[in-house]
Amino acid sequence: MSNERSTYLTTPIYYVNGLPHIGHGYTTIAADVFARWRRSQGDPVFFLTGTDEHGQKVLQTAQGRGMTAQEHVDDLVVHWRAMWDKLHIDFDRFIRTTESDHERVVQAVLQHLYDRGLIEQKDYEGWYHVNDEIFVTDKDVEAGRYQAEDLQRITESNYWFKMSAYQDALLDHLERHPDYIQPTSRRNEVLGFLRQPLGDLCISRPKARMSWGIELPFDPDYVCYVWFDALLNYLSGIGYHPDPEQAGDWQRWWPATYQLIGKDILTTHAVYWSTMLIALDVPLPTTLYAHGWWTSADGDKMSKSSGNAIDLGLLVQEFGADVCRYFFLREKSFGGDGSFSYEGFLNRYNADLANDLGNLAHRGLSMTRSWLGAKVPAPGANTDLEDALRSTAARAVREYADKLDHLDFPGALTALWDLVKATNKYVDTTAPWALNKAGNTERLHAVLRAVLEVCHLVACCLLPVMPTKAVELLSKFGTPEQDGYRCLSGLVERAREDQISLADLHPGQAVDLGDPLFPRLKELPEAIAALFVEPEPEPSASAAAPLPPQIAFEDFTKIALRAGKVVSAKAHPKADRLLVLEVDIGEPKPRTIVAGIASRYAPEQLIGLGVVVVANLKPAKLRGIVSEGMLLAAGAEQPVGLVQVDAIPGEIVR
Ligand code: ME8
Repeated sequence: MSNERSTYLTTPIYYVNGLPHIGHGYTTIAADVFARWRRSQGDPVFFLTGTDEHGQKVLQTAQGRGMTAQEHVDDLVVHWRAMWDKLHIDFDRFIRTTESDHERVVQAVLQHLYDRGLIEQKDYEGWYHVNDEIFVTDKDVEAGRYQAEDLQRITESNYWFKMSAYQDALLDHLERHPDYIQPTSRRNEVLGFLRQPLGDLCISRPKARMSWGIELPFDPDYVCYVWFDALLNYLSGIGYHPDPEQAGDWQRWWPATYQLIGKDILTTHAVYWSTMLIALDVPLPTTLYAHGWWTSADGDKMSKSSGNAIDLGLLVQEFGADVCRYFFLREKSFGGDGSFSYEGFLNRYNADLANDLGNLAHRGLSMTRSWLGAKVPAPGANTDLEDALRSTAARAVREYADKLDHLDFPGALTALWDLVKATNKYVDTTAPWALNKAGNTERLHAVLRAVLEVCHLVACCLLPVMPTKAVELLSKFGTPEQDGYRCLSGLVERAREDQISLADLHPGQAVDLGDPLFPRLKELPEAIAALFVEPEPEPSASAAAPLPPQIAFEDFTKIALRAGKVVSAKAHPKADRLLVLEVDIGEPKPRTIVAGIASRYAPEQLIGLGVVVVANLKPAKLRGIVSEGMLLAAGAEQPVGLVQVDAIPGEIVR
């Protein structure tokens, strides 16, 4: 099928200051699924991803590893590419901002804007946020938007892009293109941001302060600001150059269909990137889609710096790429946030993949093997039940296609799973085992045929989401991958006209039961369960352990110590070392405190004991139970004894 619609799809280019985690995997998987989906529909597709290799953060990480910045990025990029390989990410180009053709385009753009007076040199005196590499206004500082320790007061001469000149043009674009920024909540955020006057954008860093970047073509004492450099990858990656003589075929792809980003980098894209494009006279992308975050159970964004990132490599190793791809897209809406837990992952695997799809395929194929000599039966006379199944299938494929086109991944997969569930129900209702027993061959053939057809159809639909598992299922029907993709494009066309026939398989085609696609898992794989095992306590530290540096009294007063009374105590159900206590500290309800004191105290010894509680410690989950504080005890590694106090519960301890 040929199609005029071409698709250009981008992900952010990720900082190579660590290994990819599930957040990075999420955007990249979503982009890959969409790219495969559009390819299956006959669209020419260009899918760009890559790495952001300049700037202070990368430089600092390199220095921390005792490497030059170039050595560091060359070393880490290998791991990024390997991870995308493992996840079956089929990009058309992987761009690195240290590549010479990208650097050449960035320098040409800088010169082009400079020559037109759109970049000028100005002195700046004010606040600089070291980690985010941005200049911060006094207003933002006064409003307490940043931590004081992250800010530096600097006086510097720099080059500025006249971003302020494009505020009205950007507002006008947003007005005329309501779908430019999606979802709508993010669009409203940008409109809110643009209600205040837009400043200019500092696009240089003096080499004397930070030299890891692309040199400004008009001033060798400066390098380009990392965001200005990085954003241009979306154009340099497809052959753009401001001089048409030197440009490649970039207009074949531009404007981008979807630029996928996380909501953390909305402003840099919606404002910096958009105004850069307007200044370059390049049309804006069709849609910037800012998806939500994966968070920890307590709602914090997962990130390398907060130390709560999930090891994507381990997840892929233990569950396989396709299960991960399915989980991430099915589990939460693309625009919203969602918290990750291994239990949630296992439950989703067992419910959707093992019980629903895996079970349907296994039942259909094993009954065909047992009673029909492992051959697809010829279509027989259908009843209302098969007609109903056919319209369910047509609706499922239609909705799947429409929702995928709009990046509604959970919606698309739910639509497909409605069909899977309806077919499992159909098997229960038609009871092929009874038909076989009664020798009702005609009905048996019609029923098993319908079941096999649905399995084949679902496998075709799943090719973009689970490229290897779908191929595995198709191979049980002798269908090669390419035929599966062709079949998918035909299915969508026919579903839109309500013409799904459930008669695609050749009668007499041999089918192969093989291994179950998704064996049921009773528990988390060992390598993941091991993450939750408490480390063996180290041998007891010497009583004369060296003291950490002195702290000021005000630092000490940050710790809220309170007298408490133990109300109840019992063993932790999952860890021998831990006890679970209820401790009254004068609040309406006793606190639950999980303490590593089982080797020193039996639960019954503790009832009524006066203890000292760290009452403002952030709650933490210990082997599945949230501990709402900590007890003071002597003994660094092994508990020697609890600190005891005879006071009314709730009394301040100093
Ligand atoms: O910002 N949940 O790179 P970066 C969902 N180099 N997605 C997440 C996530 C989470 N917890 N954490 C990260 C940069 N992401 C710049 C981009 S583009 C010209 C330059 C994803 O390594 C999400 O897509 O910090 C987010 O936007 C991106 O990783 C940030 O990756």
